[in-house]
Amino acid sequence: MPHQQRADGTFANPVVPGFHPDPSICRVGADYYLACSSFEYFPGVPLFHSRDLVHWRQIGNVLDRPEQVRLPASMPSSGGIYAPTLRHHDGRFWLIVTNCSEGGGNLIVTATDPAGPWSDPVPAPGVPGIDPDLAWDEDGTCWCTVAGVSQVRIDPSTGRTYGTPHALWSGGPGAKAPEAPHLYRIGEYWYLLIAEGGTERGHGVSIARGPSPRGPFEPCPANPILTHRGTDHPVQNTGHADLVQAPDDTWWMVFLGVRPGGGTPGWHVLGRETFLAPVTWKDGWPVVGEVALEASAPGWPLHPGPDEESRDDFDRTGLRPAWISVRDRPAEHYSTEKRPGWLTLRARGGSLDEPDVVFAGRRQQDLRCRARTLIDASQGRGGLAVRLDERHHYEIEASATDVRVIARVGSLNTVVASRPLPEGPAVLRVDITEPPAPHDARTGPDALTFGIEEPDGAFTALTTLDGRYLSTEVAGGFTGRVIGLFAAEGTVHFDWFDHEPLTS
Ligand code: 6LW
Repeated sequence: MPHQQRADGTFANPVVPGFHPDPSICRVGADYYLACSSFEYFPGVPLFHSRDLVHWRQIGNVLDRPEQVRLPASMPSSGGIYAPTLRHHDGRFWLIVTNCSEGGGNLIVTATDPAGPWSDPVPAPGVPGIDPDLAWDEDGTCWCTVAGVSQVRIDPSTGRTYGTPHALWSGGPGAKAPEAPHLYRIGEYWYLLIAEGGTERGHGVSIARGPSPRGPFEPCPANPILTHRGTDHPVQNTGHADLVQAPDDTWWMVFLGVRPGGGTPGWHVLGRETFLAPVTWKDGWPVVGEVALEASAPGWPLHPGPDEESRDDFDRTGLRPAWISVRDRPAEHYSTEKRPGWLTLRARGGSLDEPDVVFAGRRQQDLRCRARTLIDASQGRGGLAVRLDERHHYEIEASATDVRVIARVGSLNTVVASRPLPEGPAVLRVDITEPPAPHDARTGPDALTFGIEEPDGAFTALTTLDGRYLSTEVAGGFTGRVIGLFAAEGTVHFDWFDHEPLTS
């Protein structure tokens, strides 16, 4: 039994907090690896390593070279890189993923070390849909199964497909969006795991089994084997799962879920996160155990997050893997060398309203947290932003003379507060906390207070904004909040960035 499992079967969740959806997992010896979707962000497909399934460390991003992935500026937020499958076969890691932007399509990359480098992508134009899975049968034939659910034979080293796609089991009658298929040989059966019901509150996981990877598949009588639809469980939208067997033969499921906050209908702000649940087997069918939140796992160290570093002094070349930018990150606009020990961002025309904004951020991972940065905006304009997408963001922005807070919500774009910049270095700060009372059906999920720390360390709040407008329920799409640094004009330097969880 892995050490993190308590006697009552609970442990800290989410295991990969923040916008880390569509998890796919594989194990090699004592090591687990996990990959997630990344949509419009670059680098793409964050890759994590763990020894205990609970503590994950980001070791890289699969698509971290511009030649591997093109995310055009015309692409809307929540386009781009969807739903990878990560597998280890024949001494190599294989990852198949869909680039949903124009000119994209399915692509396959391989690596011997999952920390990278990953190969250049091999296009797989014959794969008939999104959410592709790769599974090899006993004679080495590889099957690619996609949302819908259908399947085609593929040579993953060339991307070439053979024959016409063959329809498989598509989930329960009437359920929408059969997707996220994964195919496994377990014991005497082939199992086809899928998500159904859509990636919102109706999401769920179902399974079928059959004698061969091509079926025919018989559904599990207990389907859906995981769903929180219609419950008041604090974790909602549970679905899009993958299975893994531990070295001690226990089984585990990773899946996405959200943590809505506030009154009704509930707003989730961190995007879809990765959760873990134990799996047992009964009559040849998997039974998913309790989905426990960290609050129900006292005694366990709180997860340190995918990147243990809560502070970045920008004193190494390049940015650590947790940092993401919108669509690309050209060296002439992002530099840790121009002014050593600082991150220098050079604007290229756009503010946060534009798809080509110069922005480097980290996924918000704690529901309550503080983020700060020391900025030098004497040669430009930029600051600290909380971004959901280009139409939904709040930011505190400094120029050579003043500091202001801007709120963009849909087509509304307002300067909410401003004041002169204090003398000396300016520390911009956002505190994300409990919403103010009263707490009733209309209360939002959280409150964002933007302000500056004066040179003597005192905090001056400029404004507090309702967090619901930076939620997926308001903005739509598949992503979550990203907190980061941006340049809207000229050149802006950042000495450090830090973030910490807040307990209230
Ligand atoms: C993904 C689909 C899904 O392709 O959402 O939750 C889509 N599941 O499987 C985007 O992540």
